[in-house]
Amino acid sequence: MGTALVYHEDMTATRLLWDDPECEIECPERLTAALDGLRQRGLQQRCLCLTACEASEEELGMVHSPEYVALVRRTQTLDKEELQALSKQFDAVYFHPNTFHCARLAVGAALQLVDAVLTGAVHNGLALVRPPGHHSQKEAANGFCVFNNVAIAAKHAKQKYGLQRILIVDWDIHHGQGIQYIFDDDPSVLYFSWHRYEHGRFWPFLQESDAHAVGQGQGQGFTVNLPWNQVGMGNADYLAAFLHVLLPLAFEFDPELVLVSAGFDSAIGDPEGRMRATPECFAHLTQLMQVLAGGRICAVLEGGYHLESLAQSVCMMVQTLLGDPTPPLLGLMVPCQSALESIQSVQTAQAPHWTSLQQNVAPVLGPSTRFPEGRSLPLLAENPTYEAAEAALSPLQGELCLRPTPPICTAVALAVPGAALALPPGVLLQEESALREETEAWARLHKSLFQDESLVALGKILCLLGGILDGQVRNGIAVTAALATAATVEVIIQRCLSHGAQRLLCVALGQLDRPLDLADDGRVLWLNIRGKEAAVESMFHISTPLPQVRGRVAVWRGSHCLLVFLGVPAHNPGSLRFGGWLQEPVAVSRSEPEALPLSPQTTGGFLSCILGLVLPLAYGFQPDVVLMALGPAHGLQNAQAALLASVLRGPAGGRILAVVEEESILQLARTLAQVLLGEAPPSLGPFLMASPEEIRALRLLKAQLEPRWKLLQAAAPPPGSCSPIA
Ligand code: Q9C
Ligand code: ZN
Repeated sequence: MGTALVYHEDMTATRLLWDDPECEIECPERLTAALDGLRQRGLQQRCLCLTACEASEEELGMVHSPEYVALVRRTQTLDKEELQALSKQFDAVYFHPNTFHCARLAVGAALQLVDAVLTGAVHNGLALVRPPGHHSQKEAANGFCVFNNVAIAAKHAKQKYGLQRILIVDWDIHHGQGIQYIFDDDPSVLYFSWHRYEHGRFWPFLQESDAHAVGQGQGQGFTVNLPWNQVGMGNADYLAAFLHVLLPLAFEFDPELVLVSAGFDSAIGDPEGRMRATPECFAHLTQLMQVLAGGRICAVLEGGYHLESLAQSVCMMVQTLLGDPTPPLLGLMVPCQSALESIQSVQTAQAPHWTSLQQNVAPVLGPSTRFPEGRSLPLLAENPTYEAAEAALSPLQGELCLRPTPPICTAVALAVPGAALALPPGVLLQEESALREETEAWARLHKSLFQDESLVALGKILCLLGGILDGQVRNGIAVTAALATAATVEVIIQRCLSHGAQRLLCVALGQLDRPLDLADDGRVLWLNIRGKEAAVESMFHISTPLPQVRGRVAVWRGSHCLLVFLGVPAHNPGSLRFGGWLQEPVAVSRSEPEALPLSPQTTGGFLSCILGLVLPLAYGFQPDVVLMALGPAHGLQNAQAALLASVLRGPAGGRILAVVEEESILQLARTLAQVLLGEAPPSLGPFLMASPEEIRALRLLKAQLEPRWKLLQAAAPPPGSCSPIA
């Protein structure tokens, strides 16, 4: 099992034979640059390399008319003048005597990739192809595209494997109108595309590229267009689009396969897209998609015309498909106003078709929580010179090569030596311990909470943590002795801070109190997702909270530190003493009768919490280490814990330590180890809509947090309702 790379060098054999500034960017070097990049970074060598074969005419016929196929076949024998004349009949297309061969190889590569993934030969893969496909239509070549590689692949997956739900994610910067037309009335294919649109002033200048086009007939809601109305969109904008639009829909759709129209003209430096997302962004987008469809992802190259940017972005994607940690995302994590407006327009258009979006529309905003607008876009030079982009790419290039991947992938420190755990192969059992003196010194800070076995466990956990902080180990699982979890979490936090971690994100689930002496210097983001005691029923509080805090979503914010309680502590009123740590209670909801009631039975509520709250906070905070602690009564099902661990690998470049208690360990440790190794988490089960209480509570919480954490913004405020900070 692994990652397939499908290619044939013949696909470099088509090229423009005459002068045409519009078409010259679609050149053979695109493929060689991408492949050289993969080879230089040792990524190609780690893939299962498959040589593409031509698709049959029958396979082309799943999408294209026989007449059109015959027309393309005849181009093999045309001379240059005839080719040029024929090309003129289409928009932004050139033919070459090798076009028919290359285009059949491109389709064939996509089909082989689908076969490799759906037969289980590999988990995922990338087909590096030319010509691209997503603009091509039943009877027309368009926008450098001859046959619609991805559309044919989707038809193939339906016909040969009987798939009923296929998601196509088109992150190329152009609208894949060809794919949209082919599946317009087909509810078995969910087509998502973002694209440079500029209110219709950008190629291909179509009304149906706008957000209001949602599909026809039975297919309504299965076409999702996110038009970008300005150039310069960056990492935060793309991330917001995934968290607030694509992923909620995708989880609700529950695809069996994800096809990616992987165009990299949406990356920085590209002359067509003029966007600003850096190559690492594609690692994160890939990782976020890996929680879908059991990780079955087939990516097929579309556009991408800046050779260096293309090569780096392709490497980032393949590296992530292989399971490597994602490099941290740099840059201000604040979506721009125009992006927020686009996101809102697609939410509004799609809300009638998707319950997962209904809760995000029209956020509840009190008068005190008007948020300032998102950042405004930095202006790009009118005359496109790419020096700025080159400058942004070159330091990255250095980092890409220099950043070492830790030698050990996942390590597990067990509380009890030799406890029988069925861990997946590739996991290191942490036997080494920190020095006894050091371990005892840490234990003393916690007044004999650590004794005997738990002291032994602590020694191992400290050693594991040291490995993660030093870059020897990517990630790990620490198994604590019963009742030692809270104290262990405290030691881990202090050890991280004393080791020079700049920012530590703690996601604490269940009954874990914030350490009372946690510093208030912006270095720790403590996110407590708290359940009531009946752990299996609920991981968040719904009922029987303490009288004095009943009905409140409690949020306190220090100057930098943020503390969030989802629900309220049931048994420990002392945990509401905040000492001098927190400065101001910024927002305590007023009249709401319930605490934050998220129950694990509604996957919708859980997903809204993860996608709408936890990840925007986590990516906004940009931690260098993530601690995910499952405390007593955390109430998470294994699949939920796995999903959370899987996505929390993203924000800190893969440096995550999961802490679990001994008794909840058996199946959980194996599942967590699998996702930390890079496997897809198990399915959450059928999608159930979040309850109205969950929706209301999350909305309120988000509205209160939005002024500080801009990635939470799921929608732009209606025009006129927002004013800049006074
Ligand atoms: N300056 C793909 O990326 N030219 N096709 C647009 C706007 C056509 C792009 C001109 C671009 C086609 C697969
Ligand atoms: Zn494109």
